[in-house]
Amino acid sequence: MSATLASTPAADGYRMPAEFEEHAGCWMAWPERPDNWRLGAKPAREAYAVVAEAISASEPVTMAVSDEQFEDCRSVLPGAIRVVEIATDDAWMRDVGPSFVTDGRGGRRGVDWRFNAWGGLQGGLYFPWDRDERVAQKVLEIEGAARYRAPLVLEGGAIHVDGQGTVMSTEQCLLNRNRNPELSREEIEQVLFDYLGAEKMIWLDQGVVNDETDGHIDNLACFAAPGVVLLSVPEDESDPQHAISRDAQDRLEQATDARGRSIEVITLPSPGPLTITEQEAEGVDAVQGTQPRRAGDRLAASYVNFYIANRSIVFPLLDARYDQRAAEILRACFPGREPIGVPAREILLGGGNIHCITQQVPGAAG
Ligand code: KQY
Repeated sequence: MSATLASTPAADGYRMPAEFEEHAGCWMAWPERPDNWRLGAKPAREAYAVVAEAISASEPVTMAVSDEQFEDCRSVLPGAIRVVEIATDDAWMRDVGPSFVTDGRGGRRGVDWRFNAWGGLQGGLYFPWDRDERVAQKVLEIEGAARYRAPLVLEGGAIHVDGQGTVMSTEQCLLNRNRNPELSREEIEQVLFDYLGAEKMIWLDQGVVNDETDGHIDNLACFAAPGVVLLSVPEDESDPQHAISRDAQDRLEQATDARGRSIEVITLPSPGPLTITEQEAEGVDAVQGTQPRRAGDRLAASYVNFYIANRSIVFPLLDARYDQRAAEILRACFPGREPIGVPAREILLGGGNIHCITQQVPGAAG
């Protein structure tokens, strides 16, 4: 049995490593719900399978799946991908899985955040979410990693760390009244520092336009290396995303990280704007209380929503006008890692992208 600890990672000498540090593996969860994924989630499953296969060329992948879908999932995925039965409410391992922390001496533990489906009864995306709430604990049981239960509603996609003491997030998400209304900005920062082993916060304002997560950082910006941040910026200055991204760039360029470094900002073009088609909207089962999928609604598309695997960058192909440029920028930012583009519109239609559906397990030596 994996223990639940009463202390904090920082007090025990643990920190969350950056995603670009060595991984021992990656977790994902199989998409199923027909009120979020069109055509009974079949096209989404194909996209998830391609992502899993691309990552598994670099590191072991585990797919969590319900009993109902176990045989289908097992038959679709290559044998090298481990498939385990875990009940979920949807398929966003970044947000419902644990954030792993390490002590640099072979110890690996996990932080289990409180989860309320991106806003609970004030704008959350579905009800109930109790199966999602238990996913992190189950993953930690299977990994044999001790668990810290953090006193904070937080999804993994709401934070990025540089592994050297810096945390980055958006005010739109973390200070939203639908997450932790009883906590001040300073109290939220302190919980993050205690549970991520960090000491410096960089706050951006808003995330990507129409992002149903209330502006997750993992769709807008990420650390490519210590002191280097990749940021999604549309070319079109009249796009409302342009001002949001430029504000983020200003804040980053005025900030210093936990080690006192200035931040170099590298921009990635934004795809689109992309919108939901009639046919795509019709394929989703409309259910009251679940996020509607309406034709014409803008999708929160971004190339920043990629996964850093040990030997590759698995990134979303979203817009033929920009896919190649995104690949070139990623290649230049991550020497030694091959950019692998995966057709990702079906994942985007569910409200997120490749980073949102994956969760790295850091190497224990980190
Ligand atoms: O941005 C993410 N980390 C997850 C997106 C979840 C969307 C749920 N429909």
